[in-house]
Amino acid sequence: MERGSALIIEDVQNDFCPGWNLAVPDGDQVVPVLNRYSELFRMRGLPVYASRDWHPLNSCHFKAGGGAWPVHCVQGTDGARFHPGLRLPDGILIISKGMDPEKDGYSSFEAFMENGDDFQSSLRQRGVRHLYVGGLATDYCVKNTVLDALRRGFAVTLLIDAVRGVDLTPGDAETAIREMVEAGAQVSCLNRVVEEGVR
Ligand code: VGL
Ligand code: ZN
Repeated sequence: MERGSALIIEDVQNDFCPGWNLAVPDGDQVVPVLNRYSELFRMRGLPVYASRDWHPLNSCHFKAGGGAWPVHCVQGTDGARFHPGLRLPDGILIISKGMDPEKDGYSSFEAFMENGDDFQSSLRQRGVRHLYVGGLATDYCVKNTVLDALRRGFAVTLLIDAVRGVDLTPGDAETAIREMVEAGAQVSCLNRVVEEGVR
């Protein structure tokens, strides 16, 4: 990673973990790996963002509203909390998305900071040009965020050991990874990111 890099942890919330409303298979297994990544970025003084899916109870995103999903990550509920094992380092930048009841809002480029700034403005303010992306789920939030970032001219590294997919249809996560790579994403893992150091 170089100056201008940032880590974005996508939606590591209870409802996406085993036993909760929209469980991603092995979703909780990203937690210890992401803790290592965030420590690494924090030690190097690089920004760490955590996004959260943050829906109103009535949304076109949910089955009752015509969407694909069981109710999950409703604002203020336990299911919407970050996984209790996820360490949020000092200075963590939290962004929220999915608040518009008429949109799925998968991408973090549709997310806002607490002060109302959108994600891209926040990245620009911090001089971020390269995003390292991990979290849940590979085939939705991660994919949409990565593709949006590439379209907007950011370099993107997909942290392959820190993502898991919903796989609503088996193979969706693999297909999503292929799409991200074809669109220009690099793929890396913890050992390699550690060895890269800061260039
Ligand atoms: C997500 C399904 C529904 C995600 C959000 O964050 O990947 N997936 N809502
Ligand atoms: Zn959602």
